[in-house]
Amino acid sequence: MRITIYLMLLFFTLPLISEERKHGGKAIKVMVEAGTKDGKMIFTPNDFTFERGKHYKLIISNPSPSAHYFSVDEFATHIYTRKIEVVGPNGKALAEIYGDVHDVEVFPNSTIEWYFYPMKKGKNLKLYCHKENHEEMGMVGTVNIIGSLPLSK
Ligand SMILES: [Cu+2]
Repeated sequence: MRITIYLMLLFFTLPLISEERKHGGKAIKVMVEAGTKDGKMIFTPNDFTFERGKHYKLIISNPSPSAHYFSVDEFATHIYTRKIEVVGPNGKALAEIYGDVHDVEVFPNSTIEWYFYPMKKGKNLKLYCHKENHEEMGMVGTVNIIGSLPLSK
């Protein structure tokens, strides 16, 4: 009888656990726009704080007429990228990219979704767009990575 109950519990909880793993846990949604519809050279917002031990989904969209980069050089060593999804106009994923990424170029009226885990603390990491003279025109921002990992005290 007891074994039956255990088996039933296992039967019902296993799919939940594996489903959670498959999607890397619930991600915290953060939205940013690179550029504006009327062509302003800004990131909105341009100041970010990410907490270690959490899972983020950074949605970078470009509503402007020109392409923009979203570059944080330190992301190469400070975050773990789970994947980047290239999202089509209908909201469906067109491609998933894996591996270390610290620089993406987003074309006009396009969106990407960057799933990552902040791994290493960082203060005032520089966000910028290195297209032509966009940085000088104001396409800069800061990223802070704070907090401790659940397992490290
Ligand atoms: Cu730009």
